[in-house]
Amino acid sequence: MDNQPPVHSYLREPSGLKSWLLTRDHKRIGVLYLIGIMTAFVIGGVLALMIRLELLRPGPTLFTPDTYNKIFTLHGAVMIFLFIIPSIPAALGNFVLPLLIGAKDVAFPRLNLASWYIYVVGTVVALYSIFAGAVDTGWTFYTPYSTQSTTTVTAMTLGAFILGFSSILTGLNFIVTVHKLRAPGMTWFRMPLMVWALYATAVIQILATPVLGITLVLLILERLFGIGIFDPAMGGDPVLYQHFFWFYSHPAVYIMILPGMGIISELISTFSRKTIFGYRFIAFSSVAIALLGFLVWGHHMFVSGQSELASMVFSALTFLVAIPSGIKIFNWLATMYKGQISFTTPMLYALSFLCTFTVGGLTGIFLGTLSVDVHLHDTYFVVAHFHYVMVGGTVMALLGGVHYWWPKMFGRMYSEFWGRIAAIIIFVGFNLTFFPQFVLGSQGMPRRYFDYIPEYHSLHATSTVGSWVMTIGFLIMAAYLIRSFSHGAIPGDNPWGSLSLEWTTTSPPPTENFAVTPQITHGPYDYDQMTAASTLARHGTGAR
Ligand code: HEM
Ligand SMILES: [Cu+2]
Repeated sequence: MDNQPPVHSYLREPSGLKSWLLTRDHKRIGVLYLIGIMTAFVIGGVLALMIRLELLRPGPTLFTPDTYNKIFTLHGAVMIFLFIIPSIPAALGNFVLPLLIGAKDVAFPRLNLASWYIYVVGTVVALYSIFAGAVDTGWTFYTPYSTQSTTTVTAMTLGAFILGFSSILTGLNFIVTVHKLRAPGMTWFRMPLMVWALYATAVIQILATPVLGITLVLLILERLFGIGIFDPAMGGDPVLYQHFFWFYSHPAVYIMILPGMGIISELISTFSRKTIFGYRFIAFSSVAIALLGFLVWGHHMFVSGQSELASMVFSALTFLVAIPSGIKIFNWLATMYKGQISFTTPMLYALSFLCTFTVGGLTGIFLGTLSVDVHLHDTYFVVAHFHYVMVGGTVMALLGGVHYWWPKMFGRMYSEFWGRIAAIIIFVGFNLTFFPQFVLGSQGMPRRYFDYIPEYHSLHATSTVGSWVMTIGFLIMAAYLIRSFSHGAIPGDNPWGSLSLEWTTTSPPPTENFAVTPQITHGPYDYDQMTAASTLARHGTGAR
């Protein structure tokens, strides 16, 4: 192991604040996004704790019903638009994508920086709407209420509109990068699965996000000028809003989960020291999920008065999404089978993902079942379902990825001991928070309510205590990650003994990523063929 950080590091050269704010380096832009999404996660998390405190016991606890409406709306809007959509693609994706394919940068580095500034502007507008009185419509901004609410809906939707452009431009950048900038020998089927996942995500970002943009503009026009598009009195239709909204927002859930699945493929193969099972199936299932995702939006509208035939078709199509998702889960399990599994912190997050995302995905099938959803719609069952997908899926994968690439990004190791402790606490706290909500929902507890009947008390109280347990886990994580900057061990270039390309350069990499353009002669998961000893011994990470 080296004793000194590498001399040429993107973190140090060039130096100064200005060099960061005007950087075109994808790695620095990734770090800038990481700061943005972490901040958003803290804001959204504090709002979540406020929701849970209010629900600690029946009756008014802390807030008025109006304030409560604003808190859950802001929690949802911040978590979705400011945190989770940009989280993996824009923060981690920006950092790793060019490294994974052996490129010097993304295809359009200036556009990449512009995307970050657009993200900042959108965030500022969204925060302005919070300080100017906040929104109470729910993050979905359903009409007709959103066109009548006197809260700051216009500013918040304008913020989301601006943020959408940031997402579209990132997607565009990634697609061109993957097509044009792969290193010699990096064929499509030698690309790490993270790249396939980012690619499929980018397709959705480009095709779906403009629809949200137009919808939000129509909503703003409706509020400002009463154009009538969503108003039956003027020949409009409020349900049309729901169609537009979910035409984006269902595919958007795949913007949230697909890149997470990409990370999981990397982690499971690396920490099982095995060739990924069914590479092509995993790669194509990402594309299949991205395409199928466009055909199922009507499952959010089973009780909105759409035709029964439409509901049946949407219900059947929804089941199809289970196939590529199941393919991934089985392939990951098959990869681990007889592997040499090491229970590092990133791997613990990958295993958490396997447990909790599977619960989230399977309960999605319950909700996609037309008859069952009529009962479960707008109950806490839905809240539990989407948190199992978004926190149990995306956030677990994000945390796994952050820990996995942390030494590459910052040239420091975090404490593995505390990392594992925090991972376990977060896993326990997560399930304690959200599992009771499945039960609450199936018993009829509606979502977005500030009060409830005493029968629900113990389950709600358990959920609130769970949110505190999770918070402890996150605080421990914040502590050891911050400490790693000053006290962390200096890792070798390849502390995990991984075979993919980003580990062949220094940690942290130089601005141009690789000293010489890499020539790719093997796939990223060829652990079985490559005598692992040669890779591992070279980097001094203990042979198998
Ligand atoms: C980490 C701890 C979290 C806790 C304890 C938590 C808790 C809650 C609670 C209690 C609600 C209110 C449900 C209702 O009354 O309908 C809620 C809503 C919501 N949460 Fe979370 N949440 C957490 C994280 C997240 C994350 C990471 C995301 C997204 C990435 C997220 C997205 C949402 C959304 C979209 C809503 C719906 C808001 C609405 O109904 O308009 N949450 N959350
Ligand atoms: Cu959906």
